[in-house]
Amino acid sequence: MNKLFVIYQTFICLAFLLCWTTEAAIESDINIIQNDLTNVSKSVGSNRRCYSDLNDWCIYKFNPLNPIDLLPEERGKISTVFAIYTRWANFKTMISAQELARWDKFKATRGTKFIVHGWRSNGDRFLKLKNDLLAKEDFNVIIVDWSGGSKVEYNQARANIRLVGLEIAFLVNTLVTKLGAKASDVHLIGHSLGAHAAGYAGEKIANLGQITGLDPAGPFFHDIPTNARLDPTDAQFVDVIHTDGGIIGAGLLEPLGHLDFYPNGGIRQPGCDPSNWQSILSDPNAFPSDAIACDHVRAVHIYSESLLSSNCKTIGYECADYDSFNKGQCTTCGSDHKRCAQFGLEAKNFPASNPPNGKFYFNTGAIAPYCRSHYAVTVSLAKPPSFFNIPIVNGNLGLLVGGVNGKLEFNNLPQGRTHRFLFIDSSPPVDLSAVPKVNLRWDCAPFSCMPAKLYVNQVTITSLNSYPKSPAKNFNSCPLSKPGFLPSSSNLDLLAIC
Ligand SMILES: [Ca+2]
Ligand SMILES: [Ca+2]
Repeated sequence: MNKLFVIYQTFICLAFLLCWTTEAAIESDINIIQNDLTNVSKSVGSNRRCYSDLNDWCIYKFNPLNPIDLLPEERGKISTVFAIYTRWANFKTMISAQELARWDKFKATRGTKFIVHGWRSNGDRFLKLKNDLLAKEDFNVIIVDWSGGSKVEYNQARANIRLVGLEIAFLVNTLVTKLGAKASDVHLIGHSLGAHAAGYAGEKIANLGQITGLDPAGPFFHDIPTNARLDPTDAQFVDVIHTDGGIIGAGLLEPLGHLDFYPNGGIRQPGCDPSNWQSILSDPNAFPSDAIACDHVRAVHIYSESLLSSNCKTIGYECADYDSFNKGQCTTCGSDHKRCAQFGLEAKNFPASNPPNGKFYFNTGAIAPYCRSHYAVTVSLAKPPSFFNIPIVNGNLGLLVGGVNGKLEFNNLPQGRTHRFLFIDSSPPVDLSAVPKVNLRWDCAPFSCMPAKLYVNQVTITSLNSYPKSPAKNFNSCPLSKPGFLPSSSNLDLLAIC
């Protein structure tokens, strides 16, 4: 297992080193006031670091016997800087915690969002997310740049985020005590290692409102105690998006928050195959890591998109696993509305008292815009009228709804029952109340369904992209008085008006 980790880590190092060295540093026309950390006294021991100007907080090794359990580097080397942005200040200043506490652009009445980057990354990579947050609402947005401590070997960076977490906690506590901010209005958004940094910060902030983990880093975070990783106790509400989980992923598959979203199953993302890299990089705003770490950074892109106003809302549905979700087995919100949740900032409306560790699934497209309309389709099949007709059918059911084509595949489907499918369409969502009919087409390979016909009673289509209430009207075809039969390769129209 250790060997596997070394091989894996080497691969990830190479991948990230490539993106780091090939990405030109982005010039910033900003006034930088560096933290003066040269006189900060600290006690250094072999198993702990303490910080006199950070509340005398100390960092202890989690497991001193483990050779890769390191302590953070010097504060001056990591040199964390906080850049604050508002709608009313179209410039940024990089400032220390003490200076931020005096900064008059900060308004305690606004919600405050922190963005924390991950390994090999820096704050400038998150300017788009910052812009999208400000477009959504008048927040204080603070980008935490700890790139002085991120562009090092992974295990050192993994240790450095413990200090970054303390620095964030100290700043948030300063905003609360000196500037009248409410900790419950503070929301930490962290990508990769930044998600765990947010978790460490949350341990030191009373009543922290929210942490959002964007594909929290996976290597060496599997199956470890909750004080060493992001978990639901780190804030009043913790939501997590998993896009690159699994053994060889840069993220984690296990649930970490009150609400865990798994776009496309949480392991692989559409459009991320190496064959797609050239088209990804043809976007002038793309970073090389958008291709190499495509699954891992997709969490950031999907989250950013969810902030934009659009008529496509992404709703996650709780399900036992991704296969069951794709088979249409999890398409209801439940009577208490706890089995579905809106993805994005609105996830906060989800009741955190719900037992944590639910897995919520949705699918996306391969390129932006990623949001896709989801529909639950039920096809009610009648019993074949004749003993000679086979009771099990196979094939593809073509669905033409609102001018959009979809295909439902099925195997060994018993006739005489109602079957449920998940139907994914391209955005924007179709207004089902305006759809007068749906057209079904049944295709099956010769001999696989002879001499069967498909006997259809009724079709219903429910939009899954609305929350918290279902749309006023979905599509319900009129039940047929006699089953409409569909020989293979033929069409049947089902009308909404009887
Ligand atoms: Ca924790
Ligand atoms: Ca993956």
